[in-house]
Amino acid sequence: PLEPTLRRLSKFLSLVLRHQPQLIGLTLDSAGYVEVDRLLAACAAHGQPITREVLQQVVEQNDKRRFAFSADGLRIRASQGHSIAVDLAYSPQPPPTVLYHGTVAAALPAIRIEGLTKQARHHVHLSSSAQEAKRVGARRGRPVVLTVRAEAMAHAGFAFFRSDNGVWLTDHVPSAYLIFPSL
Ligand code: HQG
Repeated sequence: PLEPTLRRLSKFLSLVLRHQPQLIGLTLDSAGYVEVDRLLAACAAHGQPITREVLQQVVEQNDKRRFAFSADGLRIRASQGHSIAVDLAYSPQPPPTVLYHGTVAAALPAIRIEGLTKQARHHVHLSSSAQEAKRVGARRGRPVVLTVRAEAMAHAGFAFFRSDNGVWLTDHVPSAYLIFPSL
């Protein structure tokens, strides 16, 4: 299939595997996985037929590698970004010296006071490059990139996790660990 089709399927799978599996009658296991067979059957039953080959393509060619199969290939899950309760079971990892977070100016007053909070998701999402953070912020308007003093946070006892697709996750970034650009 062409790129726009894969993109549309990726968005549909994000909705089902991160936020609303019940939309097509599915439940995820505690680690966020669903059996591939059940996913394909549920998609077909809800007017969104996907072949196994196309699913494989969505997983492999996705720009952010948002989805991953289990080691045995029988199950699939989203690698990050959930709003429903799942335990992705990533182990804590020492972060690089700095990480980045892309946001917009409208969020800055609140962020200056309470730091970065997870909003509707499970974690605060951080990027390893300023360029990637800029893309994340740009989804909402003119992007503002904040620098996170991640290594200092880790030294202070904050845990960092890295998802299978390279997104850094943490619970909360207090304002003291943020470097704001001079606007
Ligand atoms: C902001 C996409 C007010 C935060 C991306 C952001 C990412 C605050 C928004 C992933 C705040 C939350 C996550 C505070 C943070 N007060 N606003 N205290 N703290 N915010 O979408 O990081 O395409 O939940 O700056 O690429 O934008 O879905 O998080 O603007 O990796 O795979 O509240 O989602 O990946 O928005 O994006 P989000 P995010 P996917």
